This record gives sequence, C-alpha cells and structure tokens, in this order.
Amino acid sequence: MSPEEERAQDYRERKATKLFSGRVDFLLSAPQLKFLPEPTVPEIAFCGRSNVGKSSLLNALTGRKAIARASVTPGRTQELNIFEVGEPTLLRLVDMPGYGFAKAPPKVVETWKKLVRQYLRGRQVLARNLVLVDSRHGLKDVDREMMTMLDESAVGYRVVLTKADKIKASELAKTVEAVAAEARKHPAAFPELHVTSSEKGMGIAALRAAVLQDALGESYFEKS
Ligand SMILES: Nc1nc2c(ncn2[C@@H]2O[C@H](COP(=O)(O)OP(=O)(O)OP(=O)(O)O)[C@@H](O)[C@H]2O)c(=O)[nH]1
Ligand SMILES: [Mg+2]
Repeated sequence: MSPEEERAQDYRERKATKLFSGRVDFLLSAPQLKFLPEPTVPEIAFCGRSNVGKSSLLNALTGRKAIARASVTPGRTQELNIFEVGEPTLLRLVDMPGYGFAKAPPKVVETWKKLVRQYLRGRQVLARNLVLVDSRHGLKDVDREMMTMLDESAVGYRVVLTKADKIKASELAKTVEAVAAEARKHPAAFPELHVTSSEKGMGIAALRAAVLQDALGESYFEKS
C-alpha cells in the first residue's frame, strides 16, 4: 500500500469503528423467515461451521463482549439472530446457525438447511455473506457445499479465516494459500481472504470497513 492508500484505509477503518461503537442492538431470533424484520436496510450474514467463531466475530466487530452469544455447546444457534447497527438503523448483522455439527439430529439439520437456503436465496436486502473458516482446519466438504450454494445465489461472499491466534504463522500461511486457491474457483467468492482473530483483534478493523463498504457503499465514506 502507498502512504496515501494507507491513510485512506485508516480513515475507512476509523469511520467504520465509530459506527460500530455506537448503537448495536440485538433485535430478534427468527426461527422462520416470516419472523424477519421488514427488509428496509442492507444485511450482512455470518455463515460457517458450528463452532467456527461466528458469534465471537460478531462480538469483535461490534466491540462488545457478548452481544452475540458465543457458545460453549457447539451447534447451539439454530435461528437467524438479527442485530441492528446505527441510530437510526443503517444495517443489520445476521448470525446464522452453524452447519456441519456432527451430533445434530437429522431433523434439526434439515430444518436449518431449509431456513438458511431460503434466507440466502430470497432475502432482497442481503448485501454480503461472510463465510467463516477455521484457520486450523481450512476448508471442509461442508464449507465447499456452502460455497457452492452461495455461488448459485446472487450474493457475493468474503471468506474469513478465524482463530488465527491458535496456529503458528507458518501453518497459517499454508492455510491462507490453500483456501485462497480454492476460493478463486468459486465465482461468487472474493479473491482476497480476511485473516482474523476475534480473541486478539487481528484483521477486525479491516473487516469492519469492508463490511460497511459492502452494506452501505462508497458513498458512506465520502460523507463527513
Ligand atoms: N482463540 C480463539 N478462540 C476463539 C476465537 N473465536 C472464537 N473462539 C472460541 O471458539 C468457540 C466457538 O466460538 P463461537 O463464536 O461460539 O462459534 P459459533 O460459530 O458462533 O458457534 P455456533 O453458534 O455453535 O455455530 C468459543 O469457545 C470461542 O471462545 C478466536 O479468534 N480465537
Ligand atoms: Mg454462534
């Protein structure tokens, strides 16, 4: 990055951090699409395997400790949890149920699959998906399945590596390379990965700015 680009990025991150440090409220949990709020503002959805760190990332992005419940028991989130950002509300964050939880009964799996698929395909205000992938594990078949499903919907997605603090830098570099290579084969995936740690704050400010750009567009950053 040139010094000028760095300044611009710094400005975007500060602007995003300012918005996210303002009003963020839990709105509701939707077990079915009919419980979703009116589609009045853009939404950003957090997808990923059970236990990958979706709720923790949502907490980190909003700078709260526990606005989204980080679960001790994997596979706990079975509904679409909706959070509102801004006063008045400018965007919503959607914490999705985790997939690939081995112990979940087939009936539960079917129910959330249907819910997630309907949401991804039918939600007009869905601006961007974040597909979270554990840095230690890289892509699993359930992630590939999810990415393929997302390729078929009209919405682009960012691949976000989580828990980067849990592995050595050399291992991390290998995962980044492998996941990026696969992401390039998915038409709806952004080529650039986000490497994050909700625990240590790594990559969080940049992701915050990216999410805001996705939801509100360039014009948001142009206003003073
Ligand atoms: N070290 C470390 N641990 C993390 C990080 N992010 C999440 N965790 C831990 O991983 C576990 C799962 O995190 P959650 O945020 O609950 O994961 P989730 O994807 O929301 O899980 P489900 O809602 O069950 O699908 C928790 O014990 C977190 O504390 C991280 O960046 N670093
Ligand atoms: Mg969760």
